[in-house]
Amino acid sequence: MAACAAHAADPWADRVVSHASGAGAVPSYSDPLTALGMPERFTGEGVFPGAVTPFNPAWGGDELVSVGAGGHLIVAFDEPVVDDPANPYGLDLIVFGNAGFIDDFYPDGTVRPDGMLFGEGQLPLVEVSPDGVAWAPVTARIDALFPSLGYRDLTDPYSTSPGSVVSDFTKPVNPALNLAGMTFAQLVAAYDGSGGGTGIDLAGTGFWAISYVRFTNVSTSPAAFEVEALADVSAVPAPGTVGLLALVGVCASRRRREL
Ligand SMILES: [Ca+2]
Ligand SMILES: [Ca+2]
Ligand SMILES: [Ca+2]
Repeated sequence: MAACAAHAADPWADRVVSHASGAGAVPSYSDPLTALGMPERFTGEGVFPGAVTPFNPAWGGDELVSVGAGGHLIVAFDEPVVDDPANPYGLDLIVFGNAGFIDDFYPDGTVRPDGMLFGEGQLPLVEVSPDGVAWAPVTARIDALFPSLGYRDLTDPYSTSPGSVVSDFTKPVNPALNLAGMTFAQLVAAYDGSGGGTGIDLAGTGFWAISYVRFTNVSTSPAAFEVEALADVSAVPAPGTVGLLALVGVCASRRRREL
C-alpha cells in the first residue's frame, strides 16, 4: 500500500535543497526551481513554439537549470523513489535534460547513423541519498540519451502545435535501444509510449529508496550540463500479479454480493 500511496502523490522532484551555478553555466538557465515538477511537453512559447521532441528539446529559460564547472544541484522528492523490482528495465529514476538528435535531413527528423546529439551536457557525478547525509554514486549519463518526447501521436518532429496523446514521463525508454538512423516515426514507435530521459537504477547503491539526488559538475574547465526535470518511475506489476489482483477483485465483488 505504501507504493500506491507514493504514486498517488506526484512523481516529480519537489524541492531544491542546494544549487551553485559554477563556471560556464548557461546564463539564461539560472533558476534551479525549473528542475522541479513535470518535464516539458511544449517549449519556446511566444518565440518559436514547438512540441518537445528528440529533435526539438526544451530550451526556454523557465524550463532548465544549467550547472557549470564546480557547481552542483541537489533536489529532493517528497515521496521516496524506490528500487522497485517491478520498475521497467530495473530503472527507478529518470532525469531529463535538453540534448537532442542532430537532424541531417531537416525538417524530416532522422537520427544520424552515428546517433550524434546536440546540447549534450558535461558528464556530471550523480549521487543519491535517502536522507541528504549518506550518499552513493549512480551510473548515469544525464543530459544525453534519451532526448525528451512530449507526445505519442505527432508525425512532425517540429510540430508548432501540441499533440493530443501525451507520453509517459514515468516510463523509461528501453536502455538497450539503438536509435541510430531512425526516422521520427520509428523513434516514436521505439520509445513505446515513454517520454524519454536518462534512466537510473538504484540497485548497487545500498539504498532501497532515496529522496535526494545530487548532481556535481566535476569538470576542471568551464563546461555545463542542464537538468530539465526528474521523475520517479512507475512500477509495472508482472502479468501474473495483475491476474492475481484481478482475481482478488473478483473474489471481493463476489463476497460483497454474497453479503
Ligand atoms: Ca513529487
Ligand atoms: Ca523543467
Ligand atoms: Ca532498480
